[in-house]
Amino acid sequence: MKIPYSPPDYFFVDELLSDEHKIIRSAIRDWVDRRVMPIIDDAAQEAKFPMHLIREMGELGVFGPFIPVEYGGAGLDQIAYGVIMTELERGDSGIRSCASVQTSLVMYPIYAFGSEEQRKKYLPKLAAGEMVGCFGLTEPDHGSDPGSMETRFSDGGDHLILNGAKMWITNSPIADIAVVWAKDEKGKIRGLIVEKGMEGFTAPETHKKWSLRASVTGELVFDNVKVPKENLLPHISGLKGPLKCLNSARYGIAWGAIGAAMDCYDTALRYALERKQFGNPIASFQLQQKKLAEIVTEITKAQLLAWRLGKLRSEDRATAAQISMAKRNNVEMALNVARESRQILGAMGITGDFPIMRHMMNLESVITYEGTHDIHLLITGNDITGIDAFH
Ligand code: TGC
Ligand code: FAD
Repeated sequence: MKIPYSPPDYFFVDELLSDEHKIIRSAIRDWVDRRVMPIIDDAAQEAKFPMHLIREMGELGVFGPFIPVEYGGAGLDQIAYGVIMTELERGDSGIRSCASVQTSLVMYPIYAFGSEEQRKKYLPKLAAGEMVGCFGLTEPDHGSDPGSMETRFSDGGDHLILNGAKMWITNSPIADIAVVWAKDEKGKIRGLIVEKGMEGFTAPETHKKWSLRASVTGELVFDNVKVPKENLLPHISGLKGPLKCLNSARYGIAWGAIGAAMDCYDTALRYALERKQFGNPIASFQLQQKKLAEIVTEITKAQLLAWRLGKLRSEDRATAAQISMAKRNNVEMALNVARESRQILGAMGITGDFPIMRHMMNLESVITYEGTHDIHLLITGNDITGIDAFH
């Protein structure tokens, strides 16, 4: 019989969650057990995103959980969003990525910066998983420094004309819409909703990834695309627009990474208790106990950081720099946990029979996207010294 997943809760962090949070967590965990775990290793090995899960994720309510009910969301709080991200990333970072992008990078900007018509047109379908969205900020020559973007639009009379290219875009080849950040004729950054099928718009897939293999990544190419003026997000301009979306997505990652770490720990602890060498379980050796004890300590610290950040976000008090610190710490924690856990499994750790190597490879993307590990450190440095070390 398969032993159920048993994540650590060393400091009784569960007691900080409401009954509603626990019900949500249990529903997502059950779905991940039934629908993700049995197929995810094959999907990653074959580099195929499990498309059939998108509608199910919509039904499950993981797209836009904090978006108000009238627009198809669930009107839940920020802790609930975090709990959902943890459970999804226990399955795979690619599954969490899909929900992060749809929620924080597509639904959030349409809800926060869009017109009432845009909200009504797109949000319910995105929430239901009937429509897939992507977020275009990064360009081939501008990653950490998105303010230097070259993608531009001009006024073409009754429409806008968009030119440029975006790269490394999660879900772009399968997306029905893209929230694209581009400069207007005065050089101001604005958000546009570009729809699949618009003439001159293509979204080729990026191949040969060793990371996030169960997630689709691609480009967005705009060659004189005519975008209706009503597709411009009316209520935001400047780099703070996309960065506000990133605050929400980075917050979700701070929670999500804990799920990947917990899955690695749970796998490593079971293995260490069962696997015998020199006549004893390897869990009885001090070196392996050191690894396991340090892992559970780091997971516990990350849980408390995420929970406190969630409380601050629920009170609208979390700063962008606090979010950066939590994203940076928790993703590094998860990557280290994956590396240590992999060692506990010896050679078995490199196979697809266990999830650890897949998590480890995924986390190499997670530590890079939504702002690299270095960039988040510089954000903290800037916040505490008042000195910008980016430029
Ligand atoms: P800077 O001059 O500092 O700021 C420009 C304006 O933005 C405001 N701002 C923020 N507003 C809200 N939230 C934040 N986090 C903000 N950070 C800055 C700032 O106050 C200013 O406002 P205003 O009114 O004065 O104009 O900008 P900078 O050009 O110096 O760059 C700053 C820097 C480096 C921190 C920023 O650009 C950055 O974070 N770079 C990293 C880029 C990044 O994270 N890209 C992510 C792409 S999307 C992605 O990876 C999706 S992965 C999807 C998946 O999960 O699969
Ligand atoms: P660069 O900015 O070229 O950085 C290269 C190195 O230089 C890094 O180590 C960086 O930390 C360092 N560096 C840069 N500037 C400084 C500095 N001032 N000081 C010190 N060091 C510095 N983007 C989107 O817009 N939408 C998406 O959906 C999306 N999905 C992604 C999915 C995947 C799988 C991946 C891998 C990336 C995705 N990205 C997406 C892009 C991601 O956000 C960028 O890769 C990231 O912001 C870094 O940009 P870059 O790769 O161009 O690296």
